[in-house]
Amino acid sequence: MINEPITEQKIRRRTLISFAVFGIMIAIGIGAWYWLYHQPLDNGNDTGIQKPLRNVLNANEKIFEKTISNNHLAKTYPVEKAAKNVRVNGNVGMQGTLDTTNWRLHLVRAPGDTLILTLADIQKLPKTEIVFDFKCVEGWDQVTHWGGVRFSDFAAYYQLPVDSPNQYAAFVTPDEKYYVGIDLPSAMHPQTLICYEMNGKPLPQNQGYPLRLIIPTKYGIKSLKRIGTLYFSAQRPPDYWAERGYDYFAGL
Ligand SMILES: Nc1nc2c(c(=O)[nH]1)N[C@H]1C(S)=C(S)[C@@H](COP(=O)(O)O)O[C@H]1N2
Ligand SMILES: [Mo]
Repeated sequence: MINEPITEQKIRRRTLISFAVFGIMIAIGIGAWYWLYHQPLDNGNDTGIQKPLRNVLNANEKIFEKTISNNHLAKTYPVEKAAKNVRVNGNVGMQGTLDTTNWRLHLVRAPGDTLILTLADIQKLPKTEIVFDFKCVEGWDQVTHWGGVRFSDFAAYYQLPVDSPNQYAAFVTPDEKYYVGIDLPSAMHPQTLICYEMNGKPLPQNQGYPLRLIIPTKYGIKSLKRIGTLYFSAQRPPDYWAERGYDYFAGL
C-alpha cells in the first residue's frame, strides 16, 4: 500500500477531484455574492447598503458604543503642535459664501419650540479650546486647534432636551444638503464643541463659518461644517455618510 505506484489513472482522478473542489468553491463564492447583492437595502430605496452588511456595521457599533464614556478622552496636544495650513475636506452643503447678518442657528428644542440664535448668543457662553488629532475615514489625520462652546454647556444653558426619550442630536446645514446624527452620550462628551474658532480666529468659510461641530471621539465625517439647524430625536436622524454605506456611530 505504502509503496503503491502512482498510476496515470490515479493522477487523472486526483486532477478531476481538484477541479471539482475548485469549481464548487467558486460556485459557493458566486452564490454568496449573488445572495448578498440581492438582499434588500437597509433604507428601502436605491441608496443605502444591503441589510446583512448593515448588520455587521451595527454589531461593530455596539462594541464601539461601550468604549465611549466621559473617561474616554481623545488625546490632546500642546497648541504649538497645531497645523497652520489646515486641510479642507468636503464641501457638501457649503455652496456660496455665508453671511452672518442673515445666518441664525435654528435650535429646535421640541416641535413648536424653536429658538433662533445669533452667533453672539453662542459666544456669550464659556469658551473651551481643544488641540487634537482630527481623523478622516479617508486615511489622513492632522493635529488642529479649535475653540467654541462645549455642547454640554450649551445644552445646560439653553435647557435642551438631552434626556430620554431623545437619544440623538441632529445637525443640518442651512441648505439641508449635509446632515449628521450624533448619539447623545457622544454629543454630551466633554470634548464635543459647537465650534466658532480655528487657530484663535473665526472659522474660515471653508471650515464651516460661522459655526461647526467638532467631535474628537468620532471620525471627521461627523464634524458637520456650517450648522443651520439642531434638533433632537428618539430615532436615528438621517446621516449623509451612513446613507452612503459608512458606519453610523463612526467612533474612534
Ligand atoms: N457641511 C459639511 N460638513 C462636513 C463635510 C462636508 O462635506 N460638508 N465633510 C466632512 C468630512 S468627510 C470631514 S473629514 C471634515 C473635514 O473638515 P475640514 O474641512 O475642517 O478638514 O468635515 C466634515 N464635515
Ligand atoms: Mo472625512
